[in-house]
Amino acid sequence: MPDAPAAPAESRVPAEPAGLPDHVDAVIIGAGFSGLYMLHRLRDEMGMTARIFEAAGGVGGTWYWNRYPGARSDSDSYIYCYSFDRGLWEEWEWSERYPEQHEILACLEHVAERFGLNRDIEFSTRVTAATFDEAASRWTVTTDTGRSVTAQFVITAVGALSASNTPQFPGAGTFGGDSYHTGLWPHEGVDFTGQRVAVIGTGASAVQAVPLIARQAADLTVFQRTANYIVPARNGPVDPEVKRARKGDYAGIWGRVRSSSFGFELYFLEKGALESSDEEIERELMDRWNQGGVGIWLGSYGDIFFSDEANAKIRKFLNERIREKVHDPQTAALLTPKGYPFGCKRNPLDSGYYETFNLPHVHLVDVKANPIAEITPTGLRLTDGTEYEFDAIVYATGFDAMTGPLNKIDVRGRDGQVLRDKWSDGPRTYLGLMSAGYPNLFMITGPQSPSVLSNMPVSIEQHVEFIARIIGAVRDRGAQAIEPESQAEDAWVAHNQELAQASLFPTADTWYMGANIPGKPRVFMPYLGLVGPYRQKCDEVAAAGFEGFEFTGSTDKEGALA
Ligand code: N01
Repeated sequence: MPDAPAAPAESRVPAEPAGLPDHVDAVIIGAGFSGLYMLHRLRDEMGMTARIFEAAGGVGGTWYWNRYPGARSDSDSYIYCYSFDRGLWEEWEWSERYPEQHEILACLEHVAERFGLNRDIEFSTRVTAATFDEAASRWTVTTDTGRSVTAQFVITAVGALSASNTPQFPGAGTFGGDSYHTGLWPHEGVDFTGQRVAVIGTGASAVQAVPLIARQAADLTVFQRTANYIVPARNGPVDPEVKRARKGDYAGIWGRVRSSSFGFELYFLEKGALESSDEEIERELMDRWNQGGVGIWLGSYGDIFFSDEANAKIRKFLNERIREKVHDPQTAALLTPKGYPFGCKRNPLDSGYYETFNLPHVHLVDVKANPIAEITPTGLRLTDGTEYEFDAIVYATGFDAMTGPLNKIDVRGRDGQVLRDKWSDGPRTYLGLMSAGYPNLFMITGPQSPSVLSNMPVSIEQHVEFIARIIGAVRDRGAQAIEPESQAEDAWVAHNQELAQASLFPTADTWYMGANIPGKPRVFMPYLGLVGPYRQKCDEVAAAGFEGFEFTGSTDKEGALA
């Protein structure tokens, strides 16, 4: 690896002109959960100059854009939030078990206000490129507004699910009605009253939106390619006693979620499904089914992720529940997932999704056997020629997940290497945090970190704090840059693949695997090593002098460049 230049970085930074700064210590891309906390950490606790570029007109990230009917988190409110400020956590009141989009957005707006973050955010400004200048050991970040800023550090806080995916159906532009994507929902809302509406897709967004759209629409047709296993949310107000007890247990709650498997207060049972009797399994699963939430998925039997025989026991239980809820046996059969294991595709939570298909004006159409052939001026046509007419089409078709938001930016590291080219066979990172050849470029909840397999705020806070620690180490050592050693990266990529291959996850066609995007490499992207052990691994890496990372441009005891 080439040495960094001799002069310390700060001596190369020209004085800032009046107005917006052109040179900062750190550029942060994105003003959602990750970007806001990163800015606070670097600016307010480390005294660095930092700037966020945000494509949206306000803070919030996911929760700025995803305003479709029913949008809320599938994590319980009391842990779907920041923990870094105890007072903030204790003061904030959530109205229900799961936080609704507008409440999460309000909370993030409050945080931005409380810490004075907005003054260092440039809104409506999309980062288009980030280019590393090896001689200066600085990044130049360019935006779609023509702004260009240099920074020693760049932190991508772009979210794992922010690059929306709208399938390129022939004729899409010809539709004469209104089209919407759940992830880009109009801020003023949409009134479907009296309309004939199509929803394409049956993932977590559709599962939340469909019951509410059905309340307004005169006629609703849901086009399903893959049925999902769906469990009840059981949303509602939280018992005031429970709330009070939680507020008094700040250290306990956050200690538990940080060391847990998935960032929830959930734990696998000691006995696996294979070692349990059918009666025991029925009792355990029914208990979690009645409690609602992700407990059947992330808090029942650990062996369901490794043994199809164990997994089949959960599938049997869930399939019975579908038949109980859905009256028409044909519709129930179509809603029953087939051909992949439970839990290996993101498990949505429902509030009346299955029951919606008992309504006479709601229809379910299988587009696996008979795919959508084209969008027409009046609706859509399936491959067998069946035509449908609609006033509105809702694309609940998800995202180019994890690598998509990063690959949309033209990131060029050492020797001008483009990150998306380096990742053409799948992401390559060390700890899901950095990629070799891209010094001082960090990813928050990037691929190959627990990220989307966890309760996101928990993983976000861990990454922000770890990145701050790494940046602190760069500064403490008088270094200019840090990047992963390529052997450490190779080992981390191999470790990720080993964990994935030992599980059932790769057997399902999912966005975890990139399977929803035509042409995307099939690689399991989130890290399966779980939240607690991952945190411990990061701590061990730090304790071992940031093992696997290389500091460059630092001075040794004699003052010579290392
Ligand atoms: O997207 P998805 P989403 N023809 O990718 C279908 C998070 N999230 O926005 O399964 C026909 O899950 C596609 O079919 P298939 C959460 O992590 C969280 O719903 O690929 N259909 C699928 O049914 C979630 O997992 C929350 O075969 C096509 C659907 O579109 C993630 O975001 C709420 C198609 C897309 O489902 C994404 O969820 C919402 C085509 N050509 C989202 N292309 C909460 O926490 C795609 N589909 C509550």
